[in-house]
Amino acid sequence: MPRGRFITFEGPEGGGKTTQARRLVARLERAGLRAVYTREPGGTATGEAIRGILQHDHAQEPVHAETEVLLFAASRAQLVRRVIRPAIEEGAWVVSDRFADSTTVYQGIGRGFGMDAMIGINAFAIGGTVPDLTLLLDLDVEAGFRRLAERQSREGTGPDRMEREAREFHRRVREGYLELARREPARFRVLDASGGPEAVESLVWAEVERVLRG
Ligand code: T5A
Repeated sequence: MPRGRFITFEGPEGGGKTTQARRLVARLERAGLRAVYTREPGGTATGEAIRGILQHDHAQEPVHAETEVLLFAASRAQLVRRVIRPAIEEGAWVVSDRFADSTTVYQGIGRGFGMDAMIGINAFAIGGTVPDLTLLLDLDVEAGFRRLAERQSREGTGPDRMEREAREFHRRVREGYLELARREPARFRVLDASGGPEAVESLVWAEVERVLRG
């Protein structure tokens, strides 16, 4: 059986990662491929429990920055072994809504631990399961937060723990992603996420088709 592929979506808040990851899974299935959607943090029972702590303050105590790094890594280690690797080995295309680069950037740059230190922790967690393609949905920070505000007012919800960080934190995150994409041009594609969902989907599909043909 031919090996599947592993595609990740990354980027700052509100860039449309979830929307595009779901659309890509549907499109791959229409192309006759088996496709699996997953997200971080989460995607397994252990990971979803960790997500509750990280996103929604389920432990009801402040999460230290060092703890945060290790919880994201723990969620990822579980996801790789329970979901991503088995699916790829069975020939599926795995589409992940965030992956290791989120830690490299949010904790490495946003929290200030340094990208290289986070790359080391990620290497332990993922053990060689590196994406074939990473689509960076790049969007101005204010534009992303406007989208989130619209969603929150529609759904009657509020910002989660990371969204409550200062705009300066999120601006550093955006710059960190662009820096990472410059470091790894073979894996990353930077896509302009400011257009509507259909326009962004076309950009995504153009990149994925290249992998399909390759
Ligand atoms: N994190 C995560 C770390 O700090 N370290 C890590 O290692 C990891 C894995 C995850 C948080 O955790 C942090 C990063 C995050 O802060 P999350 O809830 O999963 O939290 O948040 P995000 O991944 O950032 O997802 P968001 O929901 O905030 O944004 P998305 O997925 O980029 O956007 P999406 O698709 O949900 O769309 C947001 C809104 O915009 C609309 C959608 O309908 C929706 O209402 N929209 C568009 N509107 C106009 N034009 C478009 N093209 C649109 N696309 C979507």
